[in-house]
Amino acid sequence: MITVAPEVETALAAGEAVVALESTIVSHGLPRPDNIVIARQIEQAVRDGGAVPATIALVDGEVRVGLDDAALEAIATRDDVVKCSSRDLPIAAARGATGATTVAATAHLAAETGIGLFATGGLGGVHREAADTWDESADLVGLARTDICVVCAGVKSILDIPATLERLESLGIGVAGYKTTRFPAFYLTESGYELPWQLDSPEEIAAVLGARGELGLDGSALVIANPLPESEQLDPELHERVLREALAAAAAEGVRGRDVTPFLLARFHEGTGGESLRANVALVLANARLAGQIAAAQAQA
Ligand code: PSU
Ligand code: MN
Repeated sequence: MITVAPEVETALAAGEAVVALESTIVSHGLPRPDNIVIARQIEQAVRDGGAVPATIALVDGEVRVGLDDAALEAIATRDDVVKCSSRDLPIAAARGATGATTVAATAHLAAETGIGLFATGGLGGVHREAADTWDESADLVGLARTDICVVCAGVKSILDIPATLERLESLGIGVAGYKTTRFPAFYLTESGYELPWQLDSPEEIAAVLGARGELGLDGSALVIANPLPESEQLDPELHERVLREALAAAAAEGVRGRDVTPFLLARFHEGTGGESLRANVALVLANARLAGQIAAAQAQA
């Protein structure tokens, strides 16, 4: 049921570097018409890092690992693209739907295909007010049972970051900062929370991935948190103001379930005059490049 693109299949068979990319960020996380341009830039950033990109999505009922340009454009522009977490995939596939895969769904399909690296923007996690709403992203439990290394800029800053860090710990998901011990906050360079580990090079991360296998601890994910440089982050005051407005709007409009995250991200893109989009693009491209470098280091090890 999974169709792997020829370039991706050839690279995997030869033991060469491949990096998986998610598609929900393209369909639901980034505004049109920039999203298709950015999707292509993300793939190029993986190549610049030294690996083959494999964007994952469901196209007319077919799970595809590695998209050609027509498929990438379909995900970016069609109005019938469903946001698919793992639980949605079999239903959407059997019904012949077109769907974008979240972090949880993308990680699962990547691991099924034999891809060990995955780059995204920010992970899903525990939402603010989760104590009342029980809204915790399926990304967390998904990553707890998937052998994958995810490079991201931490978790989205719309979330309850300390609660998410606690859940990552409980679920046995490894977390290390790239060249830092400060946990990043997506649009912001840092969240104010410390990480137990810092890793400083693609080679060092590749060695950790090797050790996971040797120790039989590769049943869950390793998260590499790669912060935006301070010069590229969203202005923290602007961030705070727009976040407060966006959370209030979501509550007032009764936004629920899988619509919460796209709603909040869209409010950011509208409310910051393009600043959050700029930061979002910068961090995703940096993550894609680093993931490419890690995959390349692993292929050479
Ligand atoms: N990171 C981004 N933009 C996004 C997302 C992450 O920079 O759009 C998406 C991912 O697909 C992630 C999803 O898995 O948001 C989380 O949604 P939820 O909170 O509903 O689980
Ligand atoms: Mn949710």
